[in-house]
Amino acid sequence: MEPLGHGRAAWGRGLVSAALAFLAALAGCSDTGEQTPKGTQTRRGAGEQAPNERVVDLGGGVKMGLVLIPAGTFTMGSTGADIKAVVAKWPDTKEEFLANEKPAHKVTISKSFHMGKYEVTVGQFRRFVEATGYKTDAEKGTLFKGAFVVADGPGKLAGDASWRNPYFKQSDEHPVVCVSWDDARALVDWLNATDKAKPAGSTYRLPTEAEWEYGCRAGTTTWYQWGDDPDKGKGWCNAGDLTAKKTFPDWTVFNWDDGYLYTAPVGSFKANAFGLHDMHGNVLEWCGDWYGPYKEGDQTDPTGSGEGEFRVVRGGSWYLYPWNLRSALRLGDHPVNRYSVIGFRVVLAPGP
Ligand SMILES: [Ca+2]
Ligand SMILES: [Ca+2]
Repeated sequence: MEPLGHGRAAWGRGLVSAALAFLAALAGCSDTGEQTPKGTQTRRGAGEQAPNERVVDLGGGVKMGLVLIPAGTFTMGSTGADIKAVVAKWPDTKEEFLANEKPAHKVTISKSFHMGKYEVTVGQFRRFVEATGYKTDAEKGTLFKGAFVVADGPGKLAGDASWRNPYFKQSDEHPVVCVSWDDARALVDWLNATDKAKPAGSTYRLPTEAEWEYGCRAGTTTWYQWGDDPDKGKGWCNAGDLTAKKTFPDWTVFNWDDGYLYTAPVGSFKANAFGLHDMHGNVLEWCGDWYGPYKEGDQTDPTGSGEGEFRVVRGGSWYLYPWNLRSALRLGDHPVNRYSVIGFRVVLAPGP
């Protein structure tokens, strides 16, 4: 399998090369600045319940909102012409990095499902840890101790990094980071045991890659929810932006200012037509599927590759390249890896 499309910073094959790619991506970055979170919001998802929203009580005053996503059909992925246009816009990337988005293919999501309105927050993850005593891979030292972070300039593996200490300030309203795919699955298992009111026959799990892109596009066919023009994304997401550029001058960023260097409190930016926030940017999101090439032809409820080395990661983040925030962009990483740029959201869907 070829590099996974992170531009010059292809996340690479396997743990070691992924780590090296991450470090290489950040080589030469200068000092980090003070993060200036603007979010002083109260706990979102607890107060403003939309008509199509299901709010789950996690105990301890912590809640999680999920919105109902209707069944439907959409075009997943990119055409060759789309990819040529992206490369023409940003010569830093290459067609070969984006070729995994082909072929564009019709996908039907046959049943409605609920999807996390926001990325899972630090507060929600804390509630899970307090209820179960769970220790994350970063804390246990699965394969290595700590997590990959962007700290004091160059990215590095920090042995004391974890969701509690991602090397930037976060409140309970920020998306949890430095969690592996396995950590995300552990929270999902806990939700299944905790939500006694969930509909019979439905299950919490990570979104399939198809559900994720369907949820992200929310009926759009363009690069982003706001269209194809990257310059029009202000107000839609927290991305690598002009705020980040002040600290990381060699980053390729969007030509607007979202006010956040690292993560933003979830829901700080516009919802898409399905009522989902932060599908573009803030943190990358683990999906349930093994990463693999797309199959040709129309598909219904695809679940990705039957086996693999990496799990799918979607949506781009506060970190680096604007093209990585496109709805179609595909990345993957080893399921025990953890980074300060990757979090997740959950779905509640019919079936096992
Ligand atoms: Ca930003
Ligand atoms: Ca996100």
